[in-house]
Amino acid sequence: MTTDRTDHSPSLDAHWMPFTANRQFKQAPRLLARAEGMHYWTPEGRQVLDGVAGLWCVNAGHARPRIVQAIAQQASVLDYAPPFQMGHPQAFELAEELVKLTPPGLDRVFFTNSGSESVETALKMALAYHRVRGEGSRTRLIGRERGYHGVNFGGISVGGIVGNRKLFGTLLTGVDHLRHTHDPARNAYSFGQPAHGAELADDLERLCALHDPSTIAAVIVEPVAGSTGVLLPPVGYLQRLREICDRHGILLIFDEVITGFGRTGQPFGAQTFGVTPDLMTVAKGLTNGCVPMGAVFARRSIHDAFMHGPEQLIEFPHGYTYSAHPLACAAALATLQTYEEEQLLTRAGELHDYFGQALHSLKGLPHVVDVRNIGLVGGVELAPLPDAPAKRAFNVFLDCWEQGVLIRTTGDTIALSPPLIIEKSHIDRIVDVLSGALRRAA
Ligand code: PXG
Ligand code: PLP
Repeated sequence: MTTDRTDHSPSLDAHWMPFTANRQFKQAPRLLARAEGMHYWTPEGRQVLDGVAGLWCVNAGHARPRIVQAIAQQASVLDYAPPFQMGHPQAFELAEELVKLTPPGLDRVFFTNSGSESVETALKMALAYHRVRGEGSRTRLIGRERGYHGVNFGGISVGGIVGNRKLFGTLLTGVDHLRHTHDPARNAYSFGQPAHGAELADDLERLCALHDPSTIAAVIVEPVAGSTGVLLPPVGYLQRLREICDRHGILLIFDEVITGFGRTGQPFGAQTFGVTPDLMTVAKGLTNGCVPMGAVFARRSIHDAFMHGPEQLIEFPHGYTYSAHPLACAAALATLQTYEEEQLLTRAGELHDYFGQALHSLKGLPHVVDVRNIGLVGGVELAPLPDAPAKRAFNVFLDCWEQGVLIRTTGDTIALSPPLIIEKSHIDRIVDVLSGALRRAA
């Protein structure tokens, strides 16, 4: 017997939801049924303005016809191709198109299926790179407090968000962390990059002195820390990290899962901030969020270091069943065409001032203690409710949802990251609704 699932809604019990307060959610579910352009619609047909590009990923807006058609077409022509010892043309074409966008030198691409997998891949590449060059003593990985690098074991080990780590044992050994760069006493309400804190990069010198540089393989940071609540790099900070890495032969990894594909005003944060890493992880905006896909960009010399020894041997024993999946490649190629046609990868730079000013107009509203912005990323930090961290911001999120605007909160920071196709009128509406919610917030 079959049940007609259109007649009644499914039970919510079986689906154990990710990063969700499951019991609370299931008492009052928030469901999305359809999306187009800047908007979602609920199953009841209520329109919701998307202030967060889904989850920092739908950079060209929802349901773009070119991308939808490319995925459908690809599924009917080549649904799957094994990625190990085999290939398909779209994977090579996509890699070639992608490296036209990256900083010079970062022109080799390894495909994954998510940001978390990209991070694991980059960390393994860094360790293996030193080892194949005869510097196998370089085994330490350095992350940063408050960093988010996905949820797999390598990523939570170098990551610095306590709640994502504490339940899961001792994690990778040989990992250490730089101090985070959040300094509200000196930098609150900075417009764009904060002026103070370049010297925090010297923390890497301290770790070099402690462990000896010859034991350190790589440092991984987000150019703009997103998940922890939008922390921008102080002016000069990333440059100084780069210098210290160069001085000591340490690889610099930028995790650009959020900052990649136009979020900060250039294709990658590396270009916005003028610092080129050795490895760069991406996901999200790579396919406009339509099909899961991630990638790691490697400096050519890193790739070439592996290309030695007997030619019948696999140089880098790593990869996923779905690396360079044909549907993901088709979605990514159509996404890049859309970005190019509509000049979306630089649009966040054009809207930086307007978006920033709109957000900074929230200064002075109840509970607001800081506003941070760059390109089309914004953070509005609230003072927490006494004894109930994260609750005040979540209440603001619920209020906005009821008013038809989707925002995101992390701790007591509201994060905004709208699709790059956003118009000024949408920015006004988001800030208007947010401002109403802040005035009502307890
Ligand atoms: N690195 C960074 C810098 C990220 O922002 C990941 C890795 C992991 O990507 P996947 O595709 O495995 O999720 C991310 C993901 C939030 C939020 O609330 C941000 C992410 C994921 C979930 C929530 O800001 N970023
Ligand atoms: N677990 C088992 C038993 C497998 O056979 C595989 C892949 O063949 C994996 C995990 C890894 O899956 P994926 O390649 O999709 O990451």
